[in-house]
Amino acid sequence: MPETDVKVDMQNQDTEGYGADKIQVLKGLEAVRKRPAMYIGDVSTRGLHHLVYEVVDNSIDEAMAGWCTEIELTINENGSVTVKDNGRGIPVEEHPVEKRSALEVVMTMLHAGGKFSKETYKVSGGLHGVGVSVVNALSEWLEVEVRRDGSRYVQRYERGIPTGGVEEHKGGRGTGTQTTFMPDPDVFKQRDFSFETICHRLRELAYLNSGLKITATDKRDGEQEVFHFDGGLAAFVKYLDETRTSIQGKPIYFSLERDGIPIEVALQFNDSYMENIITYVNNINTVEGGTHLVGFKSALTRTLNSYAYKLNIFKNGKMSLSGEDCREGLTAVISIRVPEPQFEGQTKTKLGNSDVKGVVESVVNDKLSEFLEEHPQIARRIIEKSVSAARARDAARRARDIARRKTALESGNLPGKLADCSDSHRELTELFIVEGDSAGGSAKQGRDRRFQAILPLKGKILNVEKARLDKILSNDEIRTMISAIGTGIGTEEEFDLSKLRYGKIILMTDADVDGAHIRTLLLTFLFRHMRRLIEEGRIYIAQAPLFRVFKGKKERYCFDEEERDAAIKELGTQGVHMQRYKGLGEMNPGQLWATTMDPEKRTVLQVTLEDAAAADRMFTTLMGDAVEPRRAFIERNAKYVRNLDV
Ligand code: 0RA
Repeated sequence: MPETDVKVDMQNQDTEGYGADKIQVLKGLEAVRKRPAMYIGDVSTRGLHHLVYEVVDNSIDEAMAGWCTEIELTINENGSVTVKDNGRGIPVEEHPVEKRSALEVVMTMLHAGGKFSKETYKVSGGLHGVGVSVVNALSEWLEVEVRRDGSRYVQRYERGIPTGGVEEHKGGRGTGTQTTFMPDPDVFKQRDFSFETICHRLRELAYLNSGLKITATDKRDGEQEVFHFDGGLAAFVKYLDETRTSIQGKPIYFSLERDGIPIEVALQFNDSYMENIITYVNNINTVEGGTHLVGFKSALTRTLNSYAYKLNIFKNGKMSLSGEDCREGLTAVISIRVPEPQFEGQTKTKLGNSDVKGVVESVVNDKLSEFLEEHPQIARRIIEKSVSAARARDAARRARDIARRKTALESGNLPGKLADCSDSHRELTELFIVEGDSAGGSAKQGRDRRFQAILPLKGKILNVEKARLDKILSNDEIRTMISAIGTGIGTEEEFDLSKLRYGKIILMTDADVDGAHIRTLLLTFLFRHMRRLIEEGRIYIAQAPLFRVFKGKKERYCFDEEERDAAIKELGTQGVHMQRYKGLGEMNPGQLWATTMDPEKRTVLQVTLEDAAAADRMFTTLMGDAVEPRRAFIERNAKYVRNLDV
């Protein structure tokens, strides 16, 4: 609990309406408003959306307790957000200690929510679970309406402070809670809610809470989505694998409680080479994994090996399947509930509870063996897939050894095409991966060679989405890139972040369709084989101008049509010329430096990975085999694909 949190002083009751507890409330609100980032992570759009998640989480808790079946979220025309549920409604009677409505206590006191709801499966780390009072404190205004006991109870707040008491309006059907809030412009510079971002989370929550119906409406443009899945995580896995070909009829699915830990797992194998495991603890995406993931992986490896052994697949008895072999082409979702989760890691999304490993391991061992025994045909297909993965991995190892001898994937032996920089302080350096030799040439001449390195790539790189590791490593462009970056590729053992040779890696491709495709290929490669670099915020996309508008000695570089039109206006339409850049290669070294590479003047987009599940779907959809989903995806996300920020 943060130091600034204020506890209620039981000895110091408020009797006259302005006693110690009200002062405590004001102190609490002040603490939140002073350091909002401590409570919601940051005040960027990410923090802004956390406000929504916090309010929704309270309704989800009510659903998990079995009292709520429907949640409706609305982005209102004025930009505020309403979350409505059909749960029991927040209690409104007088709070025995505070001598105020329990509703007001929940809405205004830090961490007061937990006193009412059952505390099990509440979240103790990460950003969720900070309490709706934090949202209230960071809202210009907030209105809550509770329906229960045949009445409607309403209260309004401004920046967390009640503007009046709880008003009772007689008459009202059913029960539930409805909260509407307007984020405070003094706290959030950017207050535009993204319907798409919110829908990602709501869809995820609907999969994680089978049977719960979540409706999302954007009143700004009339869009609406309904998320309601009966198949739970099995439906989630099908959704994730929509564009892949499963090698089994339907996902393996089980849901049970052991040692007080409810465990739900769905998994299936597809004919790709990708591993895609997504894990949750108390509805929170544990991006950094943790003990539940370790338990799952270890059970999978053990179960497949012992089944293969029984089938007498390893005829000479020497071979065995590695963990990676067993996970090739696996898509799995694991969701567990832990009463007192310990979240660790950089982003507090790694489960630390050590007892969880054994529990998950034993459940997955039991259930997976049971499934294999009962479905021998599917079992054989899974085992054969893992065995072929093991063989390919062996081939890849050999290919890598050869590659190492040829050009070396290690930093000691750098590719000849790389124009390296002279500074050795990594954090200050940048590697530009540039499309095409001519742009590469301009970049080499235009750069500041002290801290900027240039790696030109010829044409299109291999689509790694459709190739196995041995083939990927036999591709020259990819090998060159791996050596220049220095970390190696793959997971834990092979990838070494400490060997990264540059602080930033900047992708610089043409602003046309081909350039966009090459950028997507590069991002796919980085996402699949060097994901840590994205997670660490090391990958950037250069923004090159599309137009140069000039008149005599005056010139303006413009990054879109709007800027172009403004520049034409500014310079006066008489005698104004315009050049449209079709590729980076058309810029001379000086122009490329001034517009795209000079850290003082350029804009670069950082590639982020907010939602691994969404990114995974995007890459399979964009780069995988299925044509129809890709066409539909590109149509739906035309804007997105151009500005691909993962
Ligand atoms: C504690 C007790 C009760 C309801 C809730 C919490 C509750 C909180 C929220 C927040 C959003 N939606 C909610 N729905 C319910 C009810 C206790 C009782 O009626 O006995």
